[in-house]
Amino acid sequence: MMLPKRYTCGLISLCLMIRCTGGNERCGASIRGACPPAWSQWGDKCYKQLSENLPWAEAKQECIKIGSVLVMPQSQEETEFLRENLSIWFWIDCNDLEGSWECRDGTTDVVYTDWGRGEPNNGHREDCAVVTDSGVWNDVKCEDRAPVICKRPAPQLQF
Ligand SMILES: [Ca+2]
Ligand SMILES: [Ca+2]
Repeated sequence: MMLPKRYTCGLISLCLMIRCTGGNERCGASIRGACPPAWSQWGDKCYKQLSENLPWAEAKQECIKIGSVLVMPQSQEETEFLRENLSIWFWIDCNDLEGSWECRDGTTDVVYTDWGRGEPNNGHREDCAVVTDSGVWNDVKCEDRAPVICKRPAPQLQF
């Protein structure tokens, strides 16, 4: 039986309240929820691969349309999770369209980099970055089509 969300939250809050009055120091913390159906969970993040390969700018737009952002891995562990569970290669939110490389996870600047040997080389006026099938980054033409992974935070239940 599926309970309406309102009641489910109510029940969870009630349980927490009971625990709180029992002297639990962790009262008031948020609880990490599960990702929506069809999204894969890694820590407090949810990921989904779109059904078709797209140019970079379209990839960004399509992720925004479904309430998420183009993925921008911040560690080798996150990259490996994505390559093992979603796609071996994919666009990342990283470009030098304005002259210098900018990598962003949503609105947060990302300092982690994992360029392949000799990359980024701006080989054919390449301004957008992918995680390649060997796992390191390469700059490629933004018009190229690559797999798209969108990211959103896992829902947080606040109390
Ligand atoms: Ca470039
Ligand atoms: Ca390149």
